[in-house]
Amino acid sequence: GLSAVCVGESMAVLVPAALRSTKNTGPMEDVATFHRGMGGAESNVARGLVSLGVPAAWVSRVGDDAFGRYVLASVAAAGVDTSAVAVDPVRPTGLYVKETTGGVTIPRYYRSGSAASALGPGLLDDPAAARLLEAADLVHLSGITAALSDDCLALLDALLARPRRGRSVVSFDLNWRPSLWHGRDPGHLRRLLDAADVVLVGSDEAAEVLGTGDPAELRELLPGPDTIVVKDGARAAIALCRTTHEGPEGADGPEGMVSEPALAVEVVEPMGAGDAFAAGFLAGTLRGLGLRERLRLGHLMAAGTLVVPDDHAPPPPPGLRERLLTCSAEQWA
Ligand code: KDG
Repeated sequence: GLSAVCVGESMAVLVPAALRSTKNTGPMEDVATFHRGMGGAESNVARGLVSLGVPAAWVSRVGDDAFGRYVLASVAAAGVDTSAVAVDPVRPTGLYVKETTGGVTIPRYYRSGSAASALGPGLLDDPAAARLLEAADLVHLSGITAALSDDCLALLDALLARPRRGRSVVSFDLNWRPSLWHGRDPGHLRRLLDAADVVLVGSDEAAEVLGTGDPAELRELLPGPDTIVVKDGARAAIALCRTTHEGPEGADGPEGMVSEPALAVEVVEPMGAGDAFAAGFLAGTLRGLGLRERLRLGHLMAAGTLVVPDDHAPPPPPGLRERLLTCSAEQWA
């Protein structure tokens, strides 16, 4: 079947225990009890893909430490191929702490100089990674990696420059994390996005980084990608796609364009929802679903993550999933 490779950093995460019962962690100074979990945009996507039946590998670097072993074991237990994850003998595994107020999270990172920040273009010469990349129908990347180090940025450029085999695609989620960019130039992100085939952005983050969150303006700014998905917070997601001509009746332009409302849920903690959305949309893309179904699968996966304190969640049961993918607009929204 079709397979995916997701490249990027994962970390241990400390989630204030109070987040299990309220939507606020309160001042960190007063938090005495944390639950251990793990996060990492690309491994979240890999988990999501596997949960939807798409074989996926996560390629990265962890430290030779307890958090590294935990992260590796956790991703592997989810069924993700971890055969090309390197263990750094010196640098530590990254960590972050969740600070959540009213459903908005600020991640507090402890990751500079981490094992994953030492990823670089040399990865392409690593036999295990090269074998996975060679076989992949989808390579998934994110803007977080671009912020980690010059070598990580060079790795993204190298991965995006690889010739595509057959119908294989590279997807890129903007994943704007302002606190990681101090002293670094976010101007690189536009080049990276434009070199991808499938781009996922939130309209707010796109407005901050690229100057606009408007789908038509983003399309002009990013002529490269075949598909651009713009997520408008809790409201809707819009997909613009050159190769899938599908859209509202009478609007058959040269490009397919579909907008699909998000599902209304009680948000507990939002981190990981974008990755879950990406996993749904990309699994749908690999399965050759129409744009509307791809967006719906994205929304369904995102909803699962929004209602838990963790960065990843199990997918909705297959029966419900299939019913919701094909239901009428009235039943959906
Ligand atoms: O998208 C969710 C991720 O942001 C989270 O799991 C942690 O990768 C992470 C990061 O760098 O913030």
